[in-house]
Amino acid sequence: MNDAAPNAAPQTFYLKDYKPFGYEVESVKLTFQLSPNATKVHSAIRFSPKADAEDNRFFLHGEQLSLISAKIDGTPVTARLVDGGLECDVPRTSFLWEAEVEIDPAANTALEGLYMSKGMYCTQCEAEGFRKITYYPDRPDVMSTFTVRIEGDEPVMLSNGNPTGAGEGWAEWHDPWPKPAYLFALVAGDLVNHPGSFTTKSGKDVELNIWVRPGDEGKCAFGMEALKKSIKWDEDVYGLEYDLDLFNIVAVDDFNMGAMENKGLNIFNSSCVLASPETSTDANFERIEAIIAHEYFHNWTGNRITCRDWFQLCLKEGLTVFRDAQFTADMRSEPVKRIEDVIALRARQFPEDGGPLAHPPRPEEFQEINNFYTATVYEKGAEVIGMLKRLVGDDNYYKALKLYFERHDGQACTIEDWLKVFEDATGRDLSQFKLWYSQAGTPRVKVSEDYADGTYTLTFEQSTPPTPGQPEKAPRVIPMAVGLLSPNGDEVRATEVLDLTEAKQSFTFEGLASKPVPSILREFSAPVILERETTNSERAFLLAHDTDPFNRWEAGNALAKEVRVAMVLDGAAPDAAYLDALEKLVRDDEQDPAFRALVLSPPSQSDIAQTLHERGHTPDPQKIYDAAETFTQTLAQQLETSLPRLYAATTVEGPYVPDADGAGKRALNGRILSLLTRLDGGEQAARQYASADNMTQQYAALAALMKAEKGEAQSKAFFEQWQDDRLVMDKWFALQIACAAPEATAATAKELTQHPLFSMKNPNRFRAVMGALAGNHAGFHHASGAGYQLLAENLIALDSVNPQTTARMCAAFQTWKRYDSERQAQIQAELERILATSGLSRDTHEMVSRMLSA
Ligand code: 0A1
Ligand code: ZN
Repeated sequence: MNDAAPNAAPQTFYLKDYKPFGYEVESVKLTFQLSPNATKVHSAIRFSPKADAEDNRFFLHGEQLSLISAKIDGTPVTARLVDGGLECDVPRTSFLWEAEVEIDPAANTALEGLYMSKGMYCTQCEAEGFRKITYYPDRPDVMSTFTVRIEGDEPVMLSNGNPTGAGEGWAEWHDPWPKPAYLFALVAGDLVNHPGSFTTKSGKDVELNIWVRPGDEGKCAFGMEALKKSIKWDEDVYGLEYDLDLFNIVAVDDFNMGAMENKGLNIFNSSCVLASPETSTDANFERIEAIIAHEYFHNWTGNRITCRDWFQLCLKEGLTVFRDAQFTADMRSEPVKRIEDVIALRARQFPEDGGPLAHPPRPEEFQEINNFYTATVYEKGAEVIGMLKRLVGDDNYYKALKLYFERHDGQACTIEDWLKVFEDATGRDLSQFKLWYSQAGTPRVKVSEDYADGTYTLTFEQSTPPTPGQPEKAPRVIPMAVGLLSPNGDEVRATEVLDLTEAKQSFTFEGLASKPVPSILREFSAPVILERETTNSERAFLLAHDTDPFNRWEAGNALAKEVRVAMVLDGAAPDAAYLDALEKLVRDDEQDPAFRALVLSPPSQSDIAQTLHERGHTPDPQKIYDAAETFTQTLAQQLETSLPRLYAATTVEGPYVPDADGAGKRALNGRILSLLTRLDGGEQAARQYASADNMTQQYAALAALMKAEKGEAQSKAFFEQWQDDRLVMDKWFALQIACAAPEATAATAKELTQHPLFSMKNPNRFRAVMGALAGNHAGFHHASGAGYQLLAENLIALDSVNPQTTARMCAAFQTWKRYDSERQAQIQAELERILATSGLSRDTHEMVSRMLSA
């Protein structure tokens, strides 16, 4: 064992230090002899020194491995075990390296490398997990073909690529596509498959499988359809075809993230692939469809073209998130998807970008790369691609992508390669645009306007607050999509993209008969914070008239925030004009139900806290909670007479179909039910709970009842009904904490950690409880500090079991500087307590130190 003990000052890696590996890897052959506590891995790797190598040190990464033997060209050699791996003297010509190591998958609770989940062997190698399987140059720019032999008595034994042979107790696989080690995968266990097939555009038949544990066969059909739709969409929209004879997906219960794009063998967190109407909500179905698409799309954006180093992570992740968003927009509703994405961006990425964990989409340093699978790399990375597409136009975008695939197929690339393709395809200079990749922080864009003699002028001023390590920022290219409406509601200028490139810049519109109402940042054309003096009546006007559906929702959302902020700051009553506007919209059956549901969904309490903070106020979580309660109660009363009719009109009859139409109606119906439950003592919700034949309606009824503290019987019944279904049980755990009153939240969560079904070893269950605690804004931030304390205690306990999930969940504290000095002191004490834990992982150490140094 030569595990580097993570101590006070872990090593920092820098982008500027990049050096290629001094050896080509021509082929890799691995043999696994599976055994839960003593798996033997034999590797036979052909290396050849590069003639032009800057550095010919022969260093192979390796962690938590017991080295049994090493040979070069058949002769035993002595390798020097060093920090994080081994070194060896090697010939200056091509040679065969062989090593035998022993590993302990059953003891691997970190879920990285080869581990066991419910008796099944599985792997997770991204980003640096392969080094826990054998000694190897574990870096994405080292690519090779892999041949794998698995020996064991598991009924199903899978690896990447195509099967090449199998017999009693063994199976062999070969992946003809050179790949980095992070895309390696192995799965072995008692599995059953849900089969499918797809014929590609060039006529190749591909066998598809979703592999699950016996008992889950009935939850695969939706995922299989989503997979077929994804393959077809990538052919139709990007011209990209699948490149193996087989595509396998495996569902695993214990998994740190959503899913993983291993070549030809995607491994999924079971929560991101298993679905049935009885156990999954509409939101689950949409998410599953998107994640299956995401992982499939990685086959080209990630696998065929991969990253040179982990600093370039957004090269594959930003692009693949962008592609999966396009897919969801095409399969479902474009405006609804855009609105959902912006809500998520503001909830997760904006706080990151405005706090101690801020980093650019392409970071320049890290201690633990697993800490950089962030909303900034993924979601902002995707926003950057959306801006690029807007700047160059659709045709140029697809022209550039075609060039990207032609030029870089089979390579490990950088952001520079990516931008060069766009420059070559369009002739445009993208040096200023590149700042989006290197500068952290969310730009603020201040808008002012002027109208005289038929000429309307919009002036934009951009600035970005300092972020860790980046005190000063240069102006960026910001595509501002703008349309103009006349005071009677007609659109007088269709959407036009104004390219803002300077710190301050004006744009004029001629020939306007009267002062127009501007609709700015349509479709949310750039990830910025808009600052503009405007009135609630103008917001209400845009909510009623804007032709851009995103901005129509945005106007309603801004209005909702203003009303809530006024309630919190001045103790104002809910604005009557806003309530009227909402009522009108909800009752307007001509409007898309999904849109109405979104407008009726209040801004989150955390979002209000963020808004108050941005405006220089210290948010009081309890006051924000009280304002939310008062508002919802007042809205329910205002709608009282129409609620029963609206409830009936939006109830979806007939068999459940998880499509966008039905989901939109059910979302609206759920919102109405929650309002109704505030007035009818829960009668309607209890009826819905009793009669629901699908999880969306059952869960909506249970949530409404629990929020109203009328759901005790139903919560019990729900537990009885679903206690054997771990994915439904995750919902049950989370819902109790989400619905708890602020003063009861921590106690509720604490009690649930004592429940026999709670487990530290299952990330989904841990997240269900601790994620719900952190997500209950007023409960987590309750003045007692009990929420902070409980989370810190559990993170400390989890760290030695699963550092990755611990470190990710530490981010719940990232907004700590928003709050008052008492809360800050409480959080600081908890962060210091975590940091003082002996043997703390490198992952958690990095996250907590970054937060404390803010
Ligand atoms: N590449 C995967 C995400 C992923 C990253 C790391 C993991 O383990 C540490 C697992 C999955 C994706 O983007 O879907
Ligand atoms: Zn991804």
